[in-house]
Amino acid sequence: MSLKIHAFPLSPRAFKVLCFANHIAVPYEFVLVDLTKGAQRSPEFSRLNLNQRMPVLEEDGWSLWESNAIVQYLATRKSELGLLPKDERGRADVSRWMFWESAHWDPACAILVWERFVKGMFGRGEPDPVEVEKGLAQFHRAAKVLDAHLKGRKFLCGDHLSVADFSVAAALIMAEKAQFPLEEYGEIRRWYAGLSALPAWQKTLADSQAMAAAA
Ligand SMILES: N[C@@H](CCC(=O)N[C@@H](CS)C(=O)NCC(=O)O)C(=O)O
Repeated sequence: MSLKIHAFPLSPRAFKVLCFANHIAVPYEFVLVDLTKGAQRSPEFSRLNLNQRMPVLEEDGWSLWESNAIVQYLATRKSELGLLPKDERGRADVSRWMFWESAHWDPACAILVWERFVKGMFGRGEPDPVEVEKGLAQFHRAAKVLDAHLKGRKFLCGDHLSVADFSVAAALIMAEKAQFPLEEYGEIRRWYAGLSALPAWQKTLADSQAMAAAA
């Protein structure tokens, strides 16, 4: 079985998938989707994902998009690692946080990433103060929930690392570049410090930075 991950390395959504694949040590081929050159709109890529967005997993003529669906699928390939609980409530808890990530956390972080980092990288002008305010309000609303939930828990879903931790923490690779206001969220910083110390986290970050520098 051959597995390909189509991604643009600087994106947190791509990082989520690449880091998780590295963590579980599933072999894959990396295929660059160069967003700076509009590669996501090519006919070949559009056949894999009509949304024209990366990341996409491709396996033997089948493609899967949406980063959370991809990491959940990857987790089933190494079920012995226990990163996707088998019991119904445990699995529902993981899903809950991954839906929360898609609905609330990722969109809030994405506004700040776009305004404070990506716009500059793509020559799309200065941050729009109205959008930044909107992003900050959404960020604080979600971060308060995350921080309070993490109190007394080692990981998002209790004492064990799960795929939900990778899903939610991935956005934080942009914390410095997008100036996420994390000062008042000590639990998030404590939890993220643990995740970012994982060898797969370090390796994926280093690889992504090297690829971006070479592009
Ligand atoms: N919810 C999707 C979001 C994917 C997404 O928005 N990817 C962006 C980059 S981070 C993209 O490929 N954008 C290309 C475009 O909009 O043209 C996921 O988590 O996979």
